[in-house]
Amino acid sequence: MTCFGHCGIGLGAEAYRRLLLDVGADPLKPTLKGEKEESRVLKRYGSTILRFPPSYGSGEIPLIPRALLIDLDPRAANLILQSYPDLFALRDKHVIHGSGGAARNWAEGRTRFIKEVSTKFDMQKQIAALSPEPVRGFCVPFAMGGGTGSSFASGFIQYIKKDTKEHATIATLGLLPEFGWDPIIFEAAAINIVMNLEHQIKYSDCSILFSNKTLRLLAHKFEKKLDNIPSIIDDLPKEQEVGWKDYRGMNLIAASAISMFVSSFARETEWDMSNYRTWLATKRPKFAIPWVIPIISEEKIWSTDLMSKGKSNSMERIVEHIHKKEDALLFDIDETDVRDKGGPKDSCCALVKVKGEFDVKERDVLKAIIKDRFNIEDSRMIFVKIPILESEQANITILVNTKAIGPKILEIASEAEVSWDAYKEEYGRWGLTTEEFKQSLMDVVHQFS
Ligand SMILES: Nc1nc2c(ncn2[C@@H]2O[C@H](COP(=O)(O)OP(=O)(O)OP(=O)(O)O)[C@@H](O)[C@H]2O)c(=O)[nH]1
Ligand SMILES: [Mg+2]
Repeated sequence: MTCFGHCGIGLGAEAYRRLLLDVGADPLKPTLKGEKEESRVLKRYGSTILRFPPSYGSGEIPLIPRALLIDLDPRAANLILQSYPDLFALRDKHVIHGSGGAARNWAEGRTRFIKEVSTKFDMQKQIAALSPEPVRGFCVPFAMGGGTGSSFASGFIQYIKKDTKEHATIATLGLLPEFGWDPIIFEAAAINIVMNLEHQIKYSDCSILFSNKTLRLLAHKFEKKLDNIPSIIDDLPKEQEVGWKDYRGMNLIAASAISMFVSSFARETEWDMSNYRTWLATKRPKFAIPWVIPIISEEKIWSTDLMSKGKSNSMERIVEHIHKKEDALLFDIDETDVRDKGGPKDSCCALVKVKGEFDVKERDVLKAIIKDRFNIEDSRMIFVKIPILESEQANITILVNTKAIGPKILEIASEAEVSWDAYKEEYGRWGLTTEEFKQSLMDVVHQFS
């Protein structure tokens, strides 16, 4: 996982915490004891996510995230390192930073990525330190509206696709800002988003979009419940919580979807990460939005509480969540829009982690639920069954590819278009020409029209 900017680092770190909880490890003391436990986890996870350097401690096997935290501003990554020193145990190897933000300017970020990161740090070496064998895929979380995350992620995925030979799969996890709430400059953000989308169209194999508006709404609605669920942010030094606190609940919700996404190929499934490449390759728009059931993942998945209360982790439990409206699309879009404006070729990829049978009967139940919300034909649904550990919670995350997201993005694109004249000098100074911007704008509009 390569995390870019404040938001990317926040989301990525929270998703890692979740991944560890899923395998029963304590994120603050992420070790496994003994061979039996190790083989159990390895069997479920493969070695894709976690690695076990041999000479770490005695008898205990550490779990090390294959996560690189990258930002111009050193603070975010350093904080995560400080609060989870045993998790990010490879220290500096997990972090690349510069010396101060990109002022919400995508063009400045791109130039500085080249000057301060790609030429100063040996990217290949840094990645190799976290992954001794060639990386088969990158998950790339970031905010699309800011400066650093948006531009660095763009530069990075371009670099991986054009300048390396490994054919790694790239999955981008891009977050749209909530205008009028987030500390973001509307016009500049619109331009940043267009440039970033253009790079995702060109270089990402699987683009998943989230929106802060929806995440914030859900975090408010489920505030009480979320307050009781620990987050990576709780373990930050108290005086440094500022700047993160607002995002705590939001990131917890998104992290669960991200960890389901990772589990769909990291655990032993019939689905490889590269399969996502084929899924969206010919689609327009080449983007997916996550639909999560349930919205909130319990912390104590490893206790027997759920089971002793007679609640099973099976498909029935998922249906119960649906009835209680404990499910949500993590993208700002009206449900009726989705039903009415979706296209005949809309499709979805359902990641299914349930205990017990997921056979004809259970599949039919899920198909009916999906049909009820979207106009998706049976033949355009993919089901990926993820192995579930003993007392793990049932979870279904459905990645939906629908034309209905078009209007939302086109609104932002037209804002970018009318704002360009006022920004062209400032962005031009950092090497983004009017020609390049206009070309990107055209591609984005074409993609979402
Ligand atoms: N959900 C969520 N949103 C965040 C988080 N951190 C920042 N954001 C949002 O992301 C957008 C700004 O991106 P940042 O990640 O702060 O910016 P950056 O990538 O560090 O780039 P600079 O502008 O150079 O600092 C705004 O819409 C913020 O509200 C986070 O942890 N979670
Ligand atoms: Mg920043």
